[in-house]
Amino acid sequence: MSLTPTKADRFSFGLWTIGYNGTDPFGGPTRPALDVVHGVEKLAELGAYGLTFHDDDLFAFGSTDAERQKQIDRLTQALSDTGIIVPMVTTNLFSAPVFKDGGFTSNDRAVRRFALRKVLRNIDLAAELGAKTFVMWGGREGAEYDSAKDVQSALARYKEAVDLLSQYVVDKGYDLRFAIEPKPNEPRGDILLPTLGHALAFINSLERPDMVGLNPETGHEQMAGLNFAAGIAQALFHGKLFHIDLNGQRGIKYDQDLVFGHGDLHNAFALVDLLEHGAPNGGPAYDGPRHFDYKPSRTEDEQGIWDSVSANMRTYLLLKERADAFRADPEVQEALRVSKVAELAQPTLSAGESYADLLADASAYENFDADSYLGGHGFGFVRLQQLATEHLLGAR
Ligand code: ASC
Ligand code: MN
Ligand code: MN
Ligand code: MN
Repeated sequence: MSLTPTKADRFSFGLWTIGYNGTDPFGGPTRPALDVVHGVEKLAELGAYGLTFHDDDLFAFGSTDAERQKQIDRLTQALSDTGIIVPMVTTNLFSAPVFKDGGFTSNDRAVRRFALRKVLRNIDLAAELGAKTFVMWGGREGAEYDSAKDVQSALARYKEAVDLLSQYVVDKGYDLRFAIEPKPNEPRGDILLPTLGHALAFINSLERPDMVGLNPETGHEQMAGLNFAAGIAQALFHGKLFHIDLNGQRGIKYDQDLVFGHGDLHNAFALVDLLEHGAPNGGPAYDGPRHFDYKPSRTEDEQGIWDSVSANMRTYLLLKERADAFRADPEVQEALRVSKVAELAQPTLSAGESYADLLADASAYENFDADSYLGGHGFGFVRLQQLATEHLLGAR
């Protein structure tokens, strides 16, 4: 297997990731602005296939129609020169002062109407560029103070917004689906739809739930102390993994947006194994873009940006190679059998068996020897995990 990325690997990057200039809450830029044309050329050279962006990444908030069009034309030319595509587009409803209390869920109704107009305009652009996924990260949709936000009204307004946008996409005949990106906090003290589970429940309240899925980000789930690979498994279970933001995070702290794998490497291994192979018992794999939403650290110069772009892709490919070896190893297959991982795929009742049959089955209860589980019946999960670790380390 090649560790050189090609377009067939479908790696994509946000314009805001390679374009991150180092600004954080405590300091200004450490790098000059990056031009979109140069960015597209470098991504193509390094083996990516896609560029994604927020409207404001491409043309500054408040641009005139002419300035906006000029940047769109420059991007379009760079795309046709390089063969890079735009698989996903998203809207910035978090940077401009007008969105200080959110976009879809600002307490200020005029702001909500402005936010909808900004998104509708950007949906037209997404469709024009051939994007298939429209991401919604509600970074400012939240609050610092419980007294300041009626969360139930905010959810009603969020639903109103997503329902309206879905109707627009249907009426326009666009081939576009929405993907909600949860995050627990930062920049708000608390953000609405803070985890994958909250977002999944919200999607069920929508008029067109089939048009709306998830865009999970590694670090965002890990900021909440959650297991990212397990969350992805549930998203796949519900058919809702529409897109993904891969990066690295080291524990429960601010959103680090490190290079993929530069965080919880064990979990990154489990994730790539799942995305590439599907569940051990045959659940679906992921067939969308492998999208990186990370930030080249502000300590880096421009070469550091391109080194980190390559690092994301190479780490993914290395983990894929390691996961292939893990799946193919006969000792792993034996350990999976001993651990009864496959047995979990077997329905708990037999075909045609009813609860009455279960109640009549003395072997299930009256004659079942629960005491034998004291001491006996170890599952061997530690051995299995050590085999995973050895494959991850390249020791097998
Ligand atoms: C997004 C997205 C995020 C945020 C963040 C902006 O669209 O996926 O996680 O915006 O990257 O800084
Ligand atoms: Mn992040
Ligand atoms: Mn993201
Ligand atoms: Mn982010």
